[in-house]
Amino acid sequence: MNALKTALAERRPQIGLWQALANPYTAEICAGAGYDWLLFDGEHAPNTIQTLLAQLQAVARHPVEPVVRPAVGDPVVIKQYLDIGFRSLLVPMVESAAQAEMLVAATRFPPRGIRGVASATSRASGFGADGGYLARAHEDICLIVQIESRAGLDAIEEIAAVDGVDALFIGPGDLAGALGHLGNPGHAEVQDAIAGALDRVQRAGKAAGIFALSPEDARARMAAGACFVSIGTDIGVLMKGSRGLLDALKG
Ligand code: 3PY
Repeated sequence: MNALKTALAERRPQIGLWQALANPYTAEICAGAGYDWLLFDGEHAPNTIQTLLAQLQAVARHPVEPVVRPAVGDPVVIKQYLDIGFRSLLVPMVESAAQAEMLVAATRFPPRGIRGVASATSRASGFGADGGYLARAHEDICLIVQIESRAGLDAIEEIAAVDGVDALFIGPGDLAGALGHLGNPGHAEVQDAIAGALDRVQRAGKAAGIFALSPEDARARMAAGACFVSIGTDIGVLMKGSRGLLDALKG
């Protein structure tokens, strides 16, 4: 059972941390911290299928849901990520219902979709040992799509209406760039657009998520109903901790 999928359907807040170090050791440490989910970034971090697999294996003993972000919503890459054992996906830059429908199909075996069938070679099926996997794999897929462009904003309702999309996630960084405020997601126009988008996602009947800019931002977004919320990155934690230690000594 995918606890993240269930929690999002019930609109229970799920707190996550971005993983961009592409490292199983740090992923294991972050998994032990008690987050609900960790995002393994294949878009902006130096990840390969092998590094993603190593991180997936490293966090396996912790009750955390690993979510993977492909660089692009490509059915071939999605198939590979699902085969190694990811069940939850965050797909960047989704801008239409047709694109969302294609992504849903990419995550489902026929006749529900177009996912290619691997059995004995797939970690997801216990290398073929799990005889029921093909029939029930779709039940555990959690598909979250990112809204981070003007076209995406315009299409929120039609994307939210796609069966098989579990949540819509706002990417403040890209959205800021798209709205003419590159590098300034805190700009009032971007913040207004984010608030409006989160509201519209919920009115459209889907769980809303966001990459929060700070713990205060996360608290405010959750108070406004967002339930898939990331509160930082492994890189940020390391930078803050390592600098703080030195500063503490130097006064
Ligand atoms: C964004 O802020 O644009 C994201 O995709 C989250 O990192």
